Amino acid sequence: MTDARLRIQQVETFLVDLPTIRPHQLAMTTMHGQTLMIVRLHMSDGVVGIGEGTTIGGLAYGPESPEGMKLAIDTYFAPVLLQCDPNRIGSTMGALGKSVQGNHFAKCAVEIALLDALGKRNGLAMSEFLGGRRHDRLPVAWTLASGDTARDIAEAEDMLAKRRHNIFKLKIGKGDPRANIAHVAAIKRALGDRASVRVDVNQAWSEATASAMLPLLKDAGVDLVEQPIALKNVTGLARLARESSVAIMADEALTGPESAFNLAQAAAADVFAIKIMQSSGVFAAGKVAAIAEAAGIGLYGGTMLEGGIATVASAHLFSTFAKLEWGTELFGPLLLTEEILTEPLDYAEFSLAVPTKPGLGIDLDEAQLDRFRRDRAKRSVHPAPRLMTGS
Ligand code: MUC
Ligand code: MG
Repeated sequence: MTDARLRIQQVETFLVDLPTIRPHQLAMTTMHGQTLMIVRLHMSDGVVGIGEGTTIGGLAYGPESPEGMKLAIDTYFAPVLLQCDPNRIGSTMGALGKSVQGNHFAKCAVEIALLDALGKRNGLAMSEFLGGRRHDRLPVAWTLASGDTARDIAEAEDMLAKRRHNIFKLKIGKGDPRANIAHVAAIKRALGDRASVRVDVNQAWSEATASAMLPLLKDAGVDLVEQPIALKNVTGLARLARESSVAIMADEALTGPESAFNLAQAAAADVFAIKIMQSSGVFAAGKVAAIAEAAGIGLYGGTMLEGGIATVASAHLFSTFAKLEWGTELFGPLLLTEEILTEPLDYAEFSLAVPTKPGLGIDLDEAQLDRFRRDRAKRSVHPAPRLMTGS
């Protein structure tokens, strides 16, 4: 039974800036670091739910920035959250949906924190109350994106030798498409049948360029081509999916269940990259996956290069999928030089273990957070501590 007195007492948000192990080059930007927007919901029974909202390259990839997520939560989400029953996650998210349009990533961060708290309160791992896990470990791809072919090959060899990854996604779309193809072909030639090689164009090509490049990617030995053209061009993606013998995956075009339905109806993709941030939360991402399953579209567990919190939230959801034909790319924490969890995630044998402890099943390393949070002196807590003490 729901405790009528249970309340969220404080909404705490802060930004954590972490360096990446090397530059990460995408079509639209090159990352040298990653910013996690962390939210902690402090509840009246002493439970603290943790969540994370993370994107790529500030505003270069999508319409939300870490700073914007924090502002939206502090200013517009917090007053709503302080009135809600945090056990009733559906109605809490519904109340937020009425007051706040869009802001998918920020909503996802808050929903993760609510799910973490619910699991901790009831002693259940998140995956168990999302339908029950079907997989204890998930296959994990690695992205080769150093911007240098020889360095990418050396990196892939190292991953194979460590048995950490044998699926590689190559970030292309920057510069001359023919040079992109040569880069991909050289990497696939070096790795041969030891690895699956896929590419992500991040919307950089026109339909005509994509149409010309797809057969070349097929000849190079590529298994999957992700978001080759602009996210809005659904009919173009459908034409490419029809003509291509390499599987086409939708990523940026997937912004929640409605877009998933439209893409499925248009037969615009063979595979969906399921992302909890873009979908606006874990439950919404589950609906995207359900639409894919119903339409016979393959599933791939995507990431926004998230830190440990959102990576684990995604892993809990993906572990409940009956089939995950294309595996996942939940490697975000491995791209960062710094660990923010007290116990690092278990990456081994080309896979990630889904934690088993209650809620997300992870704990934050407070000393590391203190070291890397952007604003250490002035903490964002709603209501302000002064009000909490009644003074
Ligand atoms: C994207 O577009 O898929 C996922 C892996 C990676 O390297 O970039 C992200 C975003
Ligand atoms: Mg992508």
